[in-house]
Amino acid sequence: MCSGPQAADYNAADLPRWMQPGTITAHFQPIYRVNGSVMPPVAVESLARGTRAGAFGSPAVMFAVAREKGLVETLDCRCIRAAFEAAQSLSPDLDLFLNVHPRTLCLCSDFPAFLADEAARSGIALTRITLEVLEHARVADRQCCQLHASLEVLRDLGVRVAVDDVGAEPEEARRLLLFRPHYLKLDAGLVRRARAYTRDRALLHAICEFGRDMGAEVIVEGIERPCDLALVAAADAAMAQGYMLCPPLPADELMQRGKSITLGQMAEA
Ligand SMILES: [Ca+2]
Repeated sequence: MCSGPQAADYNAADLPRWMQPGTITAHFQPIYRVNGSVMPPVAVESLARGTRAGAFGSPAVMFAVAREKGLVETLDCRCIRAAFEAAQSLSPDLDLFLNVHPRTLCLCSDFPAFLADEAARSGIALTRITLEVLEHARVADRQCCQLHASLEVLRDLGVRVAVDDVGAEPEEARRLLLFRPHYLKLDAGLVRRARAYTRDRALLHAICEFGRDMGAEVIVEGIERPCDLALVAAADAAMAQGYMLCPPLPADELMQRGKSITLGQMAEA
């Protein structure tokens, strides 16, 4: 996981300082549709990054601290606001995937209104938005009603839902059905394991088939080697994302290089 400073190294009193305006920005990593030999970028995932001016450190650590201090929903909303600000220079052809912790959907009944306001302020249509929700993050059963009610409101507004890190805890796959997702985003560890192990390749294929049966497109994360694309093609997954295809970049840099990728370029990589 994270090899840098751990959550315990940070003082909770500093957390509001990390979340001041101007301390968080967003980079964007493209998601490519697997479409024969040409892979056009169809969306970007927003990933929180600290600015030089701010004290926001490693996103993994910041979220760990926020989870520990019960401030995940505040941090989520700050990151989403930063993503909308940074996304204004993205091509309008690209959909925008935003990460949101299930707790935020459980605890903030006004989250749909917040998202709609932020999107309107940035001039980004809600139909371009997909929320990536962690399936395996624990939420109390009594809070699930609010989570699913919020998702229902968001779906009615045209927002799509992706379940994130699918395959990290395969025994919980049945619960995926509750999200009625448009997308399943596979945990990056699954494609790494599938390089070496037949049983993980079988799991990759099974999840892709499960996705097709439930009407959700599968996005394979963690593409780091050319052989990973062969796994994606063999499993007939719809989309792919990973450092080999393109790392997370600021919006303006991404727009300079965010073109389609061809499999020829991959062979040279
Ligand atoms: Ca994600």
